[in-house]
Amino acid sequence: MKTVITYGTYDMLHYGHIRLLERAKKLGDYLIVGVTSEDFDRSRGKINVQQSLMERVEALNATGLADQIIIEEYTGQKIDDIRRYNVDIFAIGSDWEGKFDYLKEFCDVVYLERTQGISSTDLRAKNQGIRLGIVGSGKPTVVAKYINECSYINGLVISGIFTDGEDIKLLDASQENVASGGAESVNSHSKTLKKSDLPVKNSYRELLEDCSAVYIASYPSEHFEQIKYALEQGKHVLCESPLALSKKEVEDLFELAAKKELVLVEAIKTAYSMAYDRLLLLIKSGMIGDVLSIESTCTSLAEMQNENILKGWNSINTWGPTALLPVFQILGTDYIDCRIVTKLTDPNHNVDAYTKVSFIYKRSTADIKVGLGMKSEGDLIISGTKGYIYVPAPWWKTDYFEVRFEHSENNKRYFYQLDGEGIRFELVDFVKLINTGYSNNYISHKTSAEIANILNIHHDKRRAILLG
Ligand code: C2G
Repeated sequence: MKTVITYGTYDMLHYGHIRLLERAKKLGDYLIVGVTSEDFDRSRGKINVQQSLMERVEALNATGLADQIIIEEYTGQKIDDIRRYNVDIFAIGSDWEGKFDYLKEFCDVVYLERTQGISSTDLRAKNQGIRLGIVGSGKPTVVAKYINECSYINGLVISGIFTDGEDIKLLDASQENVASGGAESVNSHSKTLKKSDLPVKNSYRELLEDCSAVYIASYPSEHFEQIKYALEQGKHVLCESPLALSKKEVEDLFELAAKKELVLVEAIKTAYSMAYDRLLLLIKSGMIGDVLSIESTCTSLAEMQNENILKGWNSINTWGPTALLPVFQILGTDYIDCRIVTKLTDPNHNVDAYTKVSFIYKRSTADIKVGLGMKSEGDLIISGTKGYIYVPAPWWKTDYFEVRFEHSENNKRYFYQLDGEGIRFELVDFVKLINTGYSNNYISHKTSAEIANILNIHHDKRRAILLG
């Protein structure tokens, strides 16, 4: 009996896949098909996959072409599989010509001609077709990163940009476009964007006329009105945190979005880092026991007279949302008490060099420290009854963390590739949410509203303790 093996993602299974499978099957008597897991695809740079692993496996199963379906989870697994299943022939499409010659040591390798004119990429692009308008100059470097990251997302085009006249410093895109993975990594579809490629719009209204979604990175005081207006115009919204300056405003915005059946997402890129996501799951699974304390610190030194800071991007607004994220996602928002201590350098503009927020929950405590006028170790420590998680600085761009126990021989280390600081996956998730109503890394409405609440308390100086 001749055993044939082939691999693929099989997203939105189409005629090209079926033809490949039919021909692979004819090469022998028994066909094994390896379907890539979500993690494996992500690690090889394939980030736009629309269907879940189960959906893809079910569609493949329904064709009746595979005698056996296995899941491909790691680089090098093909060699393992070929040995384990006594494979005679490895077959793959000609788009991989030459890439799998290293398997010739273990079995025959056959490249089958790829079917022209159809691909999952085209199908996805047809499905999506989102035109994203960009608003704001409040965070030029962040905006530049989003512009760069948009080029990785199939079916998402930037329709225009509206700023209040400030220059957008585009990053040198080539510097960022480092393809991940080795020989099996998927070619990135990145198109380097030049400033001249971006249509500049003269008003927010004009920008909204020509887009289906907006990304807002203006100033916190502008967010509420801009989001409200975009939703009223029927546009989906991705907005830098905070969404608004009070809990009530955030709740109103979510209500409006729901009424209009539109997507409203708060942009906190750390939520989309795989390491951070895994860390949350480990905690939920009870690995460190009950969480008793969270300490999260985010600082970056800046010139305190900087116009962006004076106009609203003070320390608590810049770093608060990120620092608060693990607190609310792990302990929830029902704390008993919250103390805010802040050192203001310019009370008129509410500019804080340093702010500390301490929470008391029924069974635990949490402390965040943020600062643009203070430098500290930007790590995250989550302490539990059995052990603790340590995420080294800068924890908000984390690709690595450790779970530490009393006896260090039990410690565990975790590493997950982070591309584009999380922004890439945030955009993928935003697009997915618009197209399917399903999201992977959900920042709950309660978390978003509570973040705004804390910033609001800081703003209302009567409720914060001021350092001299
Ligand atoms: N294919 C084809 N014709 C097309 C599209 C795809 O023959 N028009 C083939 C591909 O060449 C591949 C298979 O269908 O052999 C599955 O394609 P994808 O789902 O795109 O998976 P891919 O990224 O090629 O993954 O490590 C290698 C991978 O597992 C293969």
